[in-house]
Amino acid sequence: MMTVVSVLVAVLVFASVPPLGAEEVTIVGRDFTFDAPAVLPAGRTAFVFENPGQVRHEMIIALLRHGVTEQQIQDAHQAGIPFRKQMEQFVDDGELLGILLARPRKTSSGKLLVDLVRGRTYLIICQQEDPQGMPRHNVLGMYRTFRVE
Ligand SMILES: [Cu+2]
Repeated sequence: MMTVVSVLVAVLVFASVPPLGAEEVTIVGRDFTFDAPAVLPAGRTAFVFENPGQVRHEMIIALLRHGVTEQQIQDAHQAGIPFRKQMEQFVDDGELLGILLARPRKTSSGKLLVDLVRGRTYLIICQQEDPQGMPRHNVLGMYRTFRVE
């Protein structure tokens, strides 16, 4: 009996250890905005994406070039510059770090591990269009930046 209890305790302790020593951060994608912290600590971070909305959303994470601000991203959206063009202009190496998807009223089944770099700014954005032919969600306001300190 004692052994069973020990094993159970061991399993519970193991289950509560964050994966790969990563801090877990939940980003919420609503119709059509993101709830996300403005500042996150540097280091390995496991992102989870929650969608309490009525339509499918995604959370793309991209590392912005040095010095790019949320204001520039906002201005580009208001000027109607397509995301592909914005990526060339604003995203470091034009590379996206990853993407999580979540159906309406669901949380992403996967997590996204990112090594957040101190002093950098990251973009989160949703490029879904729903229904097809409608403006993409980022155009409707689904983009945010956060700083890493
Ligand atoms: Cu969306």
